[in-house]
Parts: sequence; C-alpha cells; structure tokens
Amino acid sequence: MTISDEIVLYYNPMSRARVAHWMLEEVGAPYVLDLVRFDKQEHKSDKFLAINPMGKLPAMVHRGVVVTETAAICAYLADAFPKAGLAPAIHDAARGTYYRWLFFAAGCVEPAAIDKMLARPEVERTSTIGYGTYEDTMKTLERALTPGPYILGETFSAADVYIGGQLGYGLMMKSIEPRPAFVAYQSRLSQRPAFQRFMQHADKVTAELNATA
Ligand SMILES: N[C@@H](CCC(=O)N[C@@H](CS)C(=O)NCC(=O)O)C(=O)O
Repeated sequence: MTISDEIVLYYNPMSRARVAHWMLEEVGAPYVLDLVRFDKQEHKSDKFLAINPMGKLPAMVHRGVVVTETAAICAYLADAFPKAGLAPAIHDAARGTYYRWLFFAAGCVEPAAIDKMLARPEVERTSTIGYGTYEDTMKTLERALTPGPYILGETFSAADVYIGGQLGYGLMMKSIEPRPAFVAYQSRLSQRPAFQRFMQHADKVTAELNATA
C-alpha cells in the first residue's frame, strides 16, 4: 500500500458509506470514491478483503491507514481536519458528551433499530443487552436531542453526522418511529449544503447502478 494523503472511500450509495461520504463533504477534504458493487460481489473480492476482511462498506484509506466502522470514520475525519470544527477540542469537557452520543449511537441506537427492523423477538434479560430496550434507547436519544438543535446543543459536530445517518435510515425503514424531535432534527440536518451534495451524488449513482444491474 502506498502512503498517500489522498483519501479513498470505498463506497456504494446503497450502504452506510453514504454517511462517510456526507462526513467527507462536511470536512471539505479532497477525496476519491471507489465504487464497490454489491451485485458483482466486489465487496467479497480478495482485493477488497485485503482492505476490510469483514467485506463490508464503508472502508476508508488515508495516509496508509485503513479506517472502517462508520462512526470511527466520522470521528477520524473530524480530528484529521480540525479546521472544519466538527469535534470539541481534546481537553474540552464537551468532548465527553461528544464521545458519549457517538458511541451510544453506534452501540445502542444501531442495534436497537436493526433488531426492530428485523422483528427480532424481545428478550427478557435486558440487563445483558447493551441497549437495554428499544423504548429506553429511543427515549434517551429523544431527550438528548431536546431542545437541540444538535446533539451538543448549539454546536454541530461529527456526532450529528453519524446520528443523522442512523435516524435517516431508521425513519425511512420505519425501524425508528417518527418522534417529533427526530423528524425536526433530521429535517434540520438535511438542509445542510454538505448533506445535499452527498445526496445528489448518491441518487445519481444509485440510478446508474439500478440501470446497469
Ligand atoms: N459496523 C459497520 C457495518 C458495515 C455494514 O454492515 N455495511 C453493509 C452495508 S450498509 C455491508 O457492507 N454489507 C455487505 C455484506 O455484509 O455483505 C459500520 O458501522 O460501518
């Protein structure tokens, strides 16, 4: 692997790589998208498995380092491009709040919403399930987003990109219920120019992929 400052995002518009793409637009760093086609099983090719043995998107390479996990990509980019101001400074106490909700979104909101989407049966031993219950998770997220406008209050951050990605997908798939705080937050985020740029591109590539599938 050559060590390069160029960011390469292994990408498909029908995947969580959308969130990483949105984050790249937010930080304003130069990047290239490397399309990985699911229909051609490119994500399970030897070439891609050498980058991410999970065979999953997104994966990003920057300065010779592979970053996977959408939340990690968001956090990494915020730190790598501090001029964008998308993470509280390392010694700022708000960093604790930022980490809290970023990790909560990855460790609790995502599995709660996926379990709901797949209609997995609820289990009794909620104390052993990281997210406890779906209801508690959504109530906690709703409270954290109230009054907003962002998860850190007045300041937009990389945590909003990740949480916004979770909520956008969850609301679309109906695995997250349209509580007013969620809908208002989502609509606020979708007005961001970076969000609109990535969406426009994602819609275009999705249409092209569907036309050639
Ligand atoms: N924990 C990973 C999940 C990545 C993931 O599951 N990606 C899906 C697309 S959204 C994927 O690549 N699935 C293809 C497969 O597993 O075959 C993250 O948060 O980035």
